[in-house]
Amino acid sequence: MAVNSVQTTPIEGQKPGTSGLRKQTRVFMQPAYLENYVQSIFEAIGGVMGKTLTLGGDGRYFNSQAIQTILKMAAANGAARVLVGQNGILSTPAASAVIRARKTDGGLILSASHNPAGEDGDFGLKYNIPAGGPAPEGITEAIYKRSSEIGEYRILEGAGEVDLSVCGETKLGGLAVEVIDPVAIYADLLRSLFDFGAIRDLFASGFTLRFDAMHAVTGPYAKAILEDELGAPAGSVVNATPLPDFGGGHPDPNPVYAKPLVDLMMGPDAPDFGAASDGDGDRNLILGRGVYVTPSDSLAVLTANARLAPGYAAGLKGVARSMPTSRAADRVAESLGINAFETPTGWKFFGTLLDAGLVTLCGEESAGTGSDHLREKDGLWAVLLWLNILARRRESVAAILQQHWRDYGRDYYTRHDYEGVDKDAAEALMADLRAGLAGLPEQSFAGLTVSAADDFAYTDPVDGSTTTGQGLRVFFQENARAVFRLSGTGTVGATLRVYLERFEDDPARLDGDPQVMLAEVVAAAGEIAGIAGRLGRDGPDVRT
Ligand code: VG1
Ligand code: CO
Repeated sequence: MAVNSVQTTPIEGQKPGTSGLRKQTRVFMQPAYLENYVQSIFEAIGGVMGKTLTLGGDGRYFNSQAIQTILKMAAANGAARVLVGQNGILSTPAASAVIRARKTDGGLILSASHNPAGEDGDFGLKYNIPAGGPAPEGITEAIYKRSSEIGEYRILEGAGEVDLSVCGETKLGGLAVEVIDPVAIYADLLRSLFDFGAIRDLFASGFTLRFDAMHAVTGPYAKAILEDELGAPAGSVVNATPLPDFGGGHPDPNPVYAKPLVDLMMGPDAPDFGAASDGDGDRNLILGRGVYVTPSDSLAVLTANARLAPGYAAGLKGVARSMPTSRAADRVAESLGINAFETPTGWKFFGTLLDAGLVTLCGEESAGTGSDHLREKDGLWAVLLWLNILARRRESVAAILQQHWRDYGRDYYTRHDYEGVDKDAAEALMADLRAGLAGLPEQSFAGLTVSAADDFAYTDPVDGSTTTGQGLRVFFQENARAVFRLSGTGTVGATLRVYLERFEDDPARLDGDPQVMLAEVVAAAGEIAGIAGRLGRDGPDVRT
């Protein structure tokens, strides 16, 4: 075995987006693509000499191969130890848990989350800092800068593949490779937060659940915790075997891609509770019998009820939500007298608030919810907090939601995604919209009058860093809002996301259909941005 310094040249476009670098798998498999990027990460964090790293991914195609390459590069760059999930697999929240519990010098997470997997799908890689969370923008920019200057990478030559199928320790040159149980540390953490006894009693009383792991990484975690430990009936967790192509599916837990689950929950044979997770296990979809809980409402309900779980019994310090997430959680924060923050999209913006103890819960409208137990969003955590609340309140999901709306009012909410649209057309739409924002106030569209409009910028209250261009917000006098932004996780073309909401506190109007209740906001947003004409689309591909 010898350390080889391989000459290389910069590869264009290694710029991390909302959550790490995501590209088509075939792009990642090109010679030197992965190697350049990994070397850039190592150098941007001051090298890995003598350091310990966490490593694992969502198990998608190219995961195993990439893990072997990264191990050889870690060894060649002088790392002391790498903790790697058995068979190279760690869900994103489990990776964050391992980084924190074992105090490693950060970690590398291989995931493109909900993006389809496979040789024709997508792949991704991100670096998480020692606190356990996604690297903040200062670091991702440094990685990108390194990738544009790189001249060589280091890799161990003549080494065979490390066997990752058995837990335990092996050596790769001077590097200790410690293969760890992907579930254990994570399950320990969840056990410390929730009343597992109460949840076990709930299942023992006949409560039924369907958890759809969508053939992605969460299956083994969900089976171990929900079925084996908490006593959910065998078979409650479906599509539980992680597959390299996610079974050809699109593990984005929303009503479109998790349709079989939604159909079950809306039908006559619905169990009491339904949930799903995404490719890398950090998102959650929550349903009750006959009812879909929007992620924005879920964050608000969890904020209002978190004290029912032992880990949060002392109360919450505050709640943070991404800007496009509805204001439902803000109303709860106000009534509890706790902090409320609005951050740009992406979990990396919650890290400083969590580290500083300013907030306990965080959430995004895209079905990400989490707390200060980690620095990532956490799908199963959200499911268990819901189950803990249900176990204590012994009411249906629908009843809890309806009571919540009676107490706080309802933020009708929907997101319309226009996927795979022409990049230039989408960027031109955003540029024109941005240029016209100042002229929008006082104008009326589809019966609504604009009260204010801006391009969302954020100054981090903890470290003072600033971020601009995080989405265009249009507020209406009628207590409604439309937000426009382009996705930062896609790999082909562009995805326009239009976030639409309207607040309603008339007790007689709390049970409407969101698509009906939001029809005017949808129409106004369409008119303001000229979506149909500019994108050549009649309607969105996804309505959440
Ligand atoms: C999307 C979501 C965002 C989420 C991000 C990463 O980003 O909108 O809320 O944080 O994915 O989640 P974008 O830029 O495509 O809108 V995950 O589960 O894909 O790591
Ligand atoms: Co994810």
